[in-house]
Amino acid sequence: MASFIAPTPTATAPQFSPDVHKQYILQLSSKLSSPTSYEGAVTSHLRMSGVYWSLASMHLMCSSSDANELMNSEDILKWVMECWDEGSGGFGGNVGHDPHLLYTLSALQILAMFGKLDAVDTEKVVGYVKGLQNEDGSFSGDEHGEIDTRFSYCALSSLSILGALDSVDVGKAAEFVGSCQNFDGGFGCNCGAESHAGQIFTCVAALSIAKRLDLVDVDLLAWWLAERQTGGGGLNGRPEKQSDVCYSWWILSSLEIIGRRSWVNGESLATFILKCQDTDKGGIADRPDNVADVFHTFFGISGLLLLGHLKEGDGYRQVDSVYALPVDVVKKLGLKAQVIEMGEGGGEDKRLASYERIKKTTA
Ligand code: GRG
Repeated sequence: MASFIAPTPTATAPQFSPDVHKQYILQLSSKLSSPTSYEGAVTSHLRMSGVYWSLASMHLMCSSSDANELMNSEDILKWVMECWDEGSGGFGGNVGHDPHLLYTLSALQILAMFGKLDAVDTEKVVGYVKGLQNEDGSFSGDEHGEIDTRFSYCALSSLSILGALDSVDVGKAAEFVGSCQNFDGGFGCNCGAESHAGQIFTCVAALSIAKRLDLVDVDLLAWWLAERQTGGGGLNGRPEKQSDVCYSWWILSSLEIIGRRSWVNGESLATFILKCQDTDKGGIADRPDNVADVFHTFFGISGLLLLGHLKEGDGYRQVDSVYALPVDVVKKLGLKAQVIEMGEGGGEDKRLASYERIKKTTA
C-alpha cells in the first residue's frame, strides 16, 4: 500500500550530525549531575530513564564497546545498582527513590546494553513485577496502584528481558491490553481512554511480546497511525496536535510491528526529524528551532534508523521496534516477540526476521 499522505516539506534539511550529538550526550551527564543544575533538579526523579535514553542513543551511533567506554559504563552500572530497592526488588528513578515499573524497565535495558544482566537478583526483580499484576491482567506501576497500559508493556518487556515471561499470567495481561483497543483503532492509557500514539506503542509492543497480535484490528489501527502525519512531514500523537519528533518512534515502531511502516511518507518524516537537530550544540528537539533534549534525541535517531535514513554500514546499529534496544543486543539475549507480516509494498525487514510472523487480523 502506498503512503496515504504526501506532505511537501519546503526548506532542505541539514545532514545528520553524529559527532555533535555524541558530544551533546557526553556533556549532558556532567551537567545534570551538578548540584546547581536546574535541569538536573527538575529531571532527577526520572534520571534512570534519562540514562537509558542517553546510553541507547550512544549505542545506536557507535559499537557497543565504544559506547560503553565513552559513557563510563562502570560508573553507570554502580549507580544503577544503587537505585535498586532490595526490599521490593524494583528499581527507582534515582538513588533513594521509590521503585517503579517504569524505572525497573529502564534499569534492565541499561544492564542489557552493558551485557550485565547477571548483576541483578533475577528472582527478586521478577517477584517485584509479578506482585504488580492485577486480577484483570493489568499491571500497576508501583505499590500505589495506578494502572496504565504503559505498565503492561514495562512488565512484559522486563520479564522477557529476564527470561521469565511465564512467571505472570501472560494470557490475562494480553486480554486486558487487547480489550483497550478503541472504536477508532487506537489505544489509550486505560480501556476507553483517548487514543494516543505513545500508548499505542506500549499496547502493540506488549501484545507482540505476549504473541497475541491476533487481538488487534490491524488496518483500523494502521489508518489511525498513518493519519498522524502532518503537512510538514512530522507526526503528531493524536488529532489536531502539533508534530513532535518522539512520535517518529512511537508510530513507526508500532507500524513496523504490524507490518505497515510504509503507510507514512518516510522521506518527508526524515526531513522533519533532521530539521529538529541542533547542529551547533548537538541533540534533537521536539520541533525545529526548539531546545534539544535527550528524550527527543533518542527517538529522533531511532526514527531515522527505522526509516533506513541511517544505515548499519555507515557505523550505526539497528534499533528493535519491540524492545527499544539495539537489534544485536536483542538477538544476543534471544528475546522473542511476534509481528504481523508486511502489507503490500512493505518489503522485507531483516530487523524483525527472528520474530514469529502472523497474518493480518481484523480482530
Ligand atoms: C522503552 C521506548 C520505551 C518506553 C517505555 C514509558 C513508556 C514505556 C512509554 C511511554 C509511552 C507514551 C505515553 C509516550 C508519550 C509521551 C508524550 C510525548 C506525552 C505527551 O503527551 P501530551 O498530551 O502531548 O503532552 P501531545 O503531543 O498529545 O500534545
